[in-house]
Amino acid sequence: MLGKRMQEALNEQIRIEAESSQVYLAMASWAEIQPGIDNITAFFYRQSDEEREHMLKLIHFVNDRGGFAVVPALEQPVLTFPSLQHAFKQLLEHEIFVSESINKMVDIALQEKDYATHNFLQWYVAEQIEEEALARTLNDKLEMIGNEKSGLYLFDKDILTVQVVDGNAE
Ligand code: OFO
Repeated sequence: MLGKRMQEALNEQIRIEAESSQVYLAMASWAEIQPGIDNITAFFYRQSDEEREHMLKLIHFVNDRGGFAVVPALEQPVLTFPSLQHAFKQLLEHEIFVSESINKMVDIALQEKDYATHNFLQWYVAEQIEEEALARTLNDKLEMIGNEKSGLYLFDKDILTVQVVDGNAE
């Protein structure tokens, strides 16, 4: 059975994952109307879908443990970006924010001696290491490319094949 404090923290994380899905969905929609970046667009749609899966995983966990998962109200995300660099910078900052939030939940699980939730959260800890590493790699590449069109062409060509291995994006 979930304690009250743990349940509140998990419900807050459900909101954050839902919000992440919306943030990346807005990036996808914006990218879709920019010329020539079809794979970058697909990448943002994929990220949005993944965040929704993260939310669902939490919803099932809360309900399976005798709690009640609350489907949250959401703020409208940022809809447009001055450049691709700005969008990817926001993606990295958002992932760092999510990692901090996961870490806070891990702290609460330990304080509450809720070892089942602590164990469950380890998947999110590992996932955040991968996602932050991927976001950093993509930001580094974009910084090198700047506004150079041929670089951007290759970036778009490669983005769906970028792998994350042992916490380092390759
Ligand atoms: Fe939910 O995985 Fe990152 O944010």
